[in-house]
Amino acid sequence: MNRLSRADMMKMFGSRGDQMEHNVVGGCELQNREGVGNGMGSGCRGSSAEGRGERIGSGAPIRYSWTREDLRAIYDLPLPELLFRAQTVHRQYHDPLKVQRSTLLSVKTGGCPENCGYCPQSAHHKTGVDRHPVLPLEFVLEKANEAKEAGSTRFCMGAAWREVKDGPDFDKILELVRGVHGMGLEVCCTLGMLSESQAHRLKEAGCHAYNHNLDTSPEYYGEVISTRTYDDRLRTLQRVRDAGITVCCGGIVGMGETIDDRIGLLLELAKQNPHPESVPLNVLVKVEGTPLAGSDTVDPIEFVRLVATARIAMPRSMVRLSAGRLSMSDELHALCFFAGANSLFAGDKLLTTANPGEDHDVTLMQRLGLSFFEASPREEWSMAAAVG
Ligand code: SAM
Ligand code: DTB
Ligand code: SF4
Repeated sequence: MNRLSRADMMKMFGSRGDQMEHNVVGGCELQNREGVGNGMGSGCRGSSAEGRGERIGSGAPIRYSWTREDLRAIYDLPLPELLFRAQTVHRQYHDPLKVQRSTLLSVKTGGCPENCGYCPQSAHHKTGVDRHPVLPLEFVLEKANEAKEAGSTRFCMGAAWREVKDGPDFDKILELVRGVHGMGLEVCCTLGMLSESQAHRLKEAGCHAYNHNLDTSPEYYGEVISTRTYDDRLRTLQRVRDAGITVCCGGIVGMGETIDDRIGLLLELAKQNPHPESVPLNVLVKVEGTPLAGSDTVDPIEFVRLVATARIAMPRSMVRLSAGRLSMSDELHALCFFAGANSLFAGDKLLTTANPGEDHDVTLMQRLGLSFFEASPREEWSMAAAVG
């Protein structure tokens, strides 16, 4: 791989090698000029005494004009340089010692008419996933309560639909959203394509976030799914945004795509204004019976590079370690957190596949000296702002 040398970087980003055109990775400098930081990127609210009470959220300006070349140059930096820059940006916008947890529940499973090559729930693939219709309210509320008790601040309900259809099923979903919202959890839904009015009705019911992934680059998309287009995805994302629901949008690696496709995905995300509030990064869970089950395994270092590049390109977003954590070592998790990941899916199940589970994650946090958010990050920030 043709990585840039430090000399190349200095040519591209300026003589000090740490100032890009839009000062995206020159945060320490900016903090010093503003008299906030100490030159070590500590303008965040960490757990140290001097860190406590400082405001998170000031730092390098947010940029939407990224080019493929910019992102590739960042991605290809020598790893220590890339990690340093990602951590610097991370500290300007987030508490580097805290990780947010979301819990997933598949509220309608299997039999999906879409042919997504990775998905165990597609009716086009024979995977042995047990199908069920929309789950009853009491059951979902019980699961949401368990998730809350276990420390999750967000509850994400997924349905194996191509699109939402108005009628009894959507009415049931609205009831679920109202119920979970009423429990004080942030509600996220992922239900497939939405119309404008459905997005508004979800918002009214208390839906805080909508997950709708672009999955990969526009160029590679057709290799993975042929029953819908990239533009279909973008249209739903716009409707979500217009309805005032926050956007959770990311993708999957390990589907046979090139590094340039991964950069292409990040570019599509980072061009959005505003950036998606959450960026889930999934490593393909290879499910027997899906067309992509035989894909090559992702190089862990390449995954760390992706996380770091996402952090630098979208400084404010929550970058979420999503599917595929069972195949990641603790050391890889640690590197991902250092690279700017600050959220994960908790519990022993994703939608239909397995996940590391609470005990593992709690032990991991202890070993790394990290802790979980107890309220949603947005609530903790506003509490800190009120105190500070
Ligand atoms: N049907 C809705 C949709 O496609 O938006 C919601 C559910 S769908 C399962 C949510 C996301 O899960 C997909 O967009 C995809 O990124 C991710 N996903 C599904 N199967 C996966 C797998 N085997 N490995 C990794 N991610 C997967
Ligand atoms: C996302 O990006 N990943 C989550 C969530 N959003 C909905 C789903 C992962 C699903 C993995 C396969 C499964 O468990 O069915
Ligand atoms: Fe259906 Fe979503 Fe799975 Fe695609 S990813 S097959 S749309 S459930």
